[in-house]
Amino acid sequence: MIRILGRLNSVNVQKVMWCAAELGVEIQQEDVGGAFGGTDTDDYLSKNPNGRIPTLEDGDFVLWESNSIVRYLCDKYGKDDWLPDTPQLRALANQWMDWYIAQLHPPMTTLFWQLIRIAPDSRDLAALHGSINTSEVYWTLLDAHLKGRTYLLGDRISMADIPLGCSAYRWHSMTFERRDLPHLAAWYHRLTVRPAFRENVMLELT
Ligand SMILES: N[C@@H](CCC(=O)N[C@@H](CS)C(=O)NCC(=O)O)C(=O)O
Repeated sequence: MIRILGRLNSVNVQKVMWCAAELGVEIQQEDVGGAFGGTDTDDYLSKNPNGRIPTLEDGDFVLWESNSIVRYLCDKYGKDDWLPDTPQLRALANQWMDWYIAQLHPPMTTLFWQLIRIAPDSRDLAALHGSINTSEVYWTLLDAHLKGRTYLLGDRISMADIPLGCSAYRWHSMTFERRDLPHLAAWYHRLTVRPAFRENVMLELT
């Protein structure tokens, strides 16, 4: 049995849940973190010393860092092209996954907190507008990459689409003025027709 420890409104947990659903891997999910607490216990910290979510348990094997968990699931349980089968395509998938974590995730986290988690009268407008502008620079870069492509790596969906797909749901679902990015929107809409994406990512933003 595979267990995933982490609350479902976390974008990092959603990556893992969506990935597992696409691969047909049965997961036992437990609410940990945020209002549920449980990340500061000795038991939890012995599995994940960061005290963050998600944490995966596959039998005796324990793993943290959501992108690493996605790579592990695709490697162990993936079929088709979820884990691309050439070194070059695998490297490109890793490139987009790392780029998301390093470049896009920080401003998207600020944007999400400012619009969803912080009460309107306590918002930091400079941080809010800065995070929109920075995020938009990166979404524009991705829009250019997606021109003429169905998915991040070409015709077939892969693990590269998972972290960015989860973040794209937030980008398109929050209410603010954003530039029209047609290739990004077309890719995002292709994801929204996937049952596994709808069930695990397209959740109420809280
Ligand atoms: N780089 C880590 C980040 C983990 C992380 O910061 N998770 C957040 C939720 S998205 C968290 O643990 N927040 C504290 C909590 O939920 O208690 C990953 O991708 O797994």
